[in-house]
Amino acid sequence: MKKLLTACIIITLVFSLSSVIFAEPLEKQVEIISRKATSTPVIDGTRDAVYNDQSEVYEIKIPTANAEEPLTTGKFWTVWEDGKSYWFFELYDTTPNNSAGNSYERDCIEFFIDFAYERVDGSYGGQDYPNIDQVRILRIDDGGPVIQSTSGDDDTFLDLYPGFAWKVSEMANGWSIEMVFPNAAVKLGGKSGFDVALADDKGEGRRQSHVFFANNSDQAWQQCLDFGADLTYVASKATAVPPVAEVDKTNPKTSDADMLFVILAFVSIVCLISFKKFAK
Ligand SMILES: [Ca+2]
Ligand SMILES: [Ca+2]
Ligand SMILES: [Ca+2]
Repeated sequence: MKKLLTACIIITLVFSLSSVIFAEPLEKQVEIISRKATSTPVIDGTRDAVYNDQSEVYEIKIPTANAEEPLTTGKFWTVWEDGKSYWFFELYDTTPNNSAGNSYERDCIEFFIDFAYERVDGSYGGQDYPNIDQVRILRIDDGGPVIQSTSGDDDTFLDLYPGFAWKVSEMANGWSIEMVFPNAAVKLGGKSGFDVALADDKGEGRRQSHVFFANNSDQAWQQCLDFGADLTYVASKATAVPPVAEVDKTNPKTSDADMLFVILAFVSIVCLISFKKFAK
């Protein structure tokens, strides 16, 4: 009995030790995928069928330390074509507001992308790293810019990414953004660093709810290594339903299985007759 007890203790210790040695690191990149679009989304603020067919639904819901309850959350869908990354966001915020002095405290999303997965350690602002950027898209255009970027002024950003297009729309339970982001690194087998943050001013002229998709340290605005998700571009999945053969009951035809049965029966009879003859 003593030996059994000792063996149990040793096994427990070995398992405990191995779980420490082989434990996952506390912080790791969130892996997400973008599938190739089977039809080109129209940047019009409505969610095209291709997003539903080809994208997983990803939730934006991890709060920063000072986010206030109830949290405002969002969802997004993403697909790609060669050189173009398409995104659709639904953001569940029923208090449209743009009164905060700082634009990042107004209702907005901040979209962080490291297209070529350069993983620069440090600032990625300006044009030193044209494939790494932050884009802030504001919910309400009050005559000022709806879109803001760390790559410089808004004109510079749009110069850097010719073909960038977006559409902000109001929904009954919040707002949505659809956008296409052109970049040569978007291709089959490519990989990008990514994160997104959702800010909600609920009416007090400040950012009251602040949630991220992957990394809530709130350092992505200045640190590319804090983009918490790795996005890979993969092939489309098959969505077509194979046609089902219709059975014509008015004019039944001999099926393959029936034909096989007839052949087998015929062969059996021939074998039986031959065997009987041979047996004589
Ligand atoms: Ca659309
Ligand atoms: Ca709001
Ligand atoms: Ca940059």
